[in-house]
Amino acid sequence: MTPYERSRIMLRAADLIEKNMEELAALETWNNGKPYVQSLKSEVPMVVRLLHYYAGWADKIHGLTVPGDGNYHIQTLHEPIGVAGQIVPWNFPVLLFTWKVAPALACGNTIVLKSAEQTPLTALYLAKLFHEAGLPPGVLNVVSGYGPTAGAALASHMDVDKLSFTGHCDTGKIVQELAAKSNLKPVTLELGGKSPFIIFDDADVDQAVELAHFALFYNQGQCCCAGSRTYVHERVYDEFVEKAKARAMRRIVGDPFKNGVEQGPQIDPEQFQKVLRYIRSGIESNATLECGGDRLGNRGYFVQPTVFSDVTDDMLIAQDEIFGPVQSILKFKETDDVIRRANKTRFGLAAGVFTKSADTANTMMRALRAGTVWINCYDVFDAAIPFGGYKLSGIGREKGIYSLNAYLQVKAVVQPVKNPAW
Ligand code: TXE
Repeated sequence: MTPYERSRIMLRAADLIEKNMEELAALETWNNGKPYVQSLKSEVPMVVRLLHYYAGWADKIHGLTVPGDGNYHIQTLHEPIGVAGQIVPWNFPVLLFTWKVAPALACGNTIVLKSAEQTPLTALYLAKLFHEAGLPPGVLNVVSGYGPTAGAALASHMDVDKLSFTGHCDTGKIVQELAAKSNLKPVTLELGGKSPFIIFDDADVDQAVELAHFALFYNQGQCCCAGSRTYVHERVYDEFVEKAKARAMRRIVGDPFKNGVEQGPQIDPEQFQKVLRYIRSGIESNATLECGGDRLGNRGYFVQPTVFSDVTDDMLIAQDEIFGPVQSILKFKETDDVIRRANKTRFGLAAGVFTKSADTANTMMRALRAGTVWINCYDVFDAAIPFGGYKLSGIGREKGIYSLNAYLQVKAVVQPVKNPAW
C-alpha cells in the first residue's frame, strides 16, 4: 500500500473514533475504572491527535542520498521493520494502544498487539474501527491474553521483528531476555518511575499544591510518570503540607461515571493490596500520615487519597513505585542537595520543577536525569513530544519523530556511477 493510502486510512480511523467518542470513553471507564470525563475529555481526544500526527508522517518517511568516497551512487531506503509485537498495560489502554500502533502503521508495518488481561475491551473496539476504516485484514491484530502465555509468546516469537513493551521493570527484563534468546529482535521498553516533583521557595504555594496533587493523584495514581516524590523547600514546607492535606481530603472518590468524581477504584485486587501494603510500610517507617491511610468503604478497590509528610529518601515509599493515590512529601534546603537526592533513584522517567526563577529552571532542566522534565507544569503530553526513560525506566522513546526509527530498517544501497556490468 502506498504511504498516502496508509495515511488516509489512519485519518479515517481517527474520524471514526471521534464519531464514537462517547462509546469508546464509556468502554474505557468500564475497562479501567477511571473517571468517565477523563476518558472522554483527555484520553480519547489524545488518541485522535496521535492518529492525525502519525498519519501526517506516513508519506514523509524517506531515505537519503549519501556522498561517500569514490564514484558510487549511495542511497538509504527506509523500510518497515516487519511484524511489530506490542504489549500494553492496563493504566491507559486506549492511549497506549495508539502510542504504539500509530507510528508502526505510519511506517508500513503489521502489528500483533497484546492488551493487558485486566483491560481487553477498548483494544478490541479500536481494532474494529481500524478495520472499518479500511485497514486490510491481518495488518492490525489484537490478542487478548495473559502475560506469561500470550505476552511471552510474542516476545519470543521468531517471526516477530520488533517488540515494544510498556509495564513493570521486572516484566521488561523478562521480555528483553525472551527477545534476545529468540531472534534478537530490537526492544523498546517503557517501564516504571519514581519521579520527583520539586517545589522551590519562590513558588506560589496554592498553585504548587494543586499541580503536585494532579501530578500524583491523576488516574488513581496509576501513572508511570506520577510525581511520586514531592520535594518541598523548607521555607514553604509547613504551609505546603497543610494545604496538600486539605486538597487530598477534598478529593472526590467514587463511581467513575458520576459527575464530579475525580478518582475511581484501583484496577484490581492485586494492585489494591499492593497500595495498602505500601501505606502500611509508610506508617511503620514513621512517616507522618496526614490523611487517608486505608481503603474507602468496604466494597470495591477504592483507596482513600493519602498524604505522608516527613518522608525520607531511605523509606520504601520514597523508593518504590506505589502506583496508587499516595503522596509522599519530603523536605529540602539546598538546590545541589535536592538535585542529588532527586537523581538518586534507579528510575529516570520524568521530573517536575516549580519555581519563578529562570536560573533555577535552567539549572534543574539540565541537572535532572529523566526522560521528561516539566517546568511549572506536569503531565503535559502531546503527540509530538517524545516520552521514555533513563536508567530502569526503559529503553528508547515513543511519540514524536523519535518513535519512527524503532519501526524502520535502514538499508544502504551502493552502486558504481559507471557500472561495469551495464
Ligand atoms: O504489570 P506487568 P502489572 C507497574 C506498576 C504496577 C506494577 C505491576 O508499578 O503496580 O507494574 O503491574 C504483560 N511476558 N506498571 O503486574 O505484569 C501483561 O499481560 C510478556 C507500570 O500489571 O508488567 C500486560 O499486558 N508479557 C506501567 C503488561 O505485560 C507479560 C504500567 C504489563 O503488565 C509478561 C503497568 C511476560 N512474562 C504497570 N508478564 C507503566 N510503565 O505505565 C506480564 N506481561
